[in-house]
Amino acid sequence: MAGGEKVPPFGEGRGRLPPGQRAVDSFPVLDLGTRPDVPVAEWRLSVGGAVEAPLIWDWAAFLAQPQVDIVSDIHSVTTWSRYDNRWTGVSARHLLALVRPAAEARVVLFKSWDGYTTNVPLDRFADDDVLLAHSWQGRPLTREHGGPVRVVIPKLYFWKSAKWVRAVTFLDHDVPGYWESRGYHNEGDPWTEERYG
Ligand SMILES: Nc1nc2c(c(=O)[nH]1)N[C@H]1C(S)=C(S)[C@@H](COP(=O)(O)O)O[C@H]1N2
Ligand SMILES: [Mo]
Repeated sequence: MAGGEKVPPFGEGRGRLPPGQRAVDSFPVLDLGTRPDVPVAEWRLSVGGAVEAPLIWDWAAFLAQPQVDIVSDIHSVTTWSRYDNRWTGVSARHLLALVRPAAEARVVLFKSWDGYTTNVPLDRFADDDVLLAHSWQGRPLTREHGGPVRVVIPKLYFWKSAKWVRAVTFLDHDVPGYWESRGYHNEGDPWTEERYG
């Protein structure tokens, strides 16, 4: 491939559909049921913890960051996968360059406006297909899918992609999130079926 370019998430000689999944055309809605209504005028994102330069973005500051478009597949632990989702927003790489995680940072914990939390290893968040998305397929993310802003981590099951995100906290130790405390796998890799336990 030209320039050694990667084609996430279906490179590395494997098929596109992870084991135990089926591809769907719909976009199911799954959450705890609260679906917070966060007007962009009140929206804030706090990024802190074990970082050199914590920050808080309001809506204008968020949109003033460099914007990326990333097409990726969704894999839900409930066995549906949805191909070719075009997400627009701010890349995790850009955020990391701004806040500069401390040497001891190992884990990223996301906190959402509905009280949901989920945790990922820092190196998973640092992947080049991860972003904080405000749009899906070229349109503002609907409230039911996590608007104004959700996290998208395509290489992990979709429960790791926090909707309505309000805080990104870097930690030197692991903290299980909402589903990780209730029997879901801590890592959530669809390719090795890290579903439960
Ligand atoms: N804030 C928040 N984020 C969340 C959830 C939630 O309940 N609250 N559910 C997770 C789960 S279990 C899944 S499968 C996906 C579903 O995202 P969707 O509704 O856009 O398909 O969101 C994840 N992110
Ligand atoms: Mo889920």
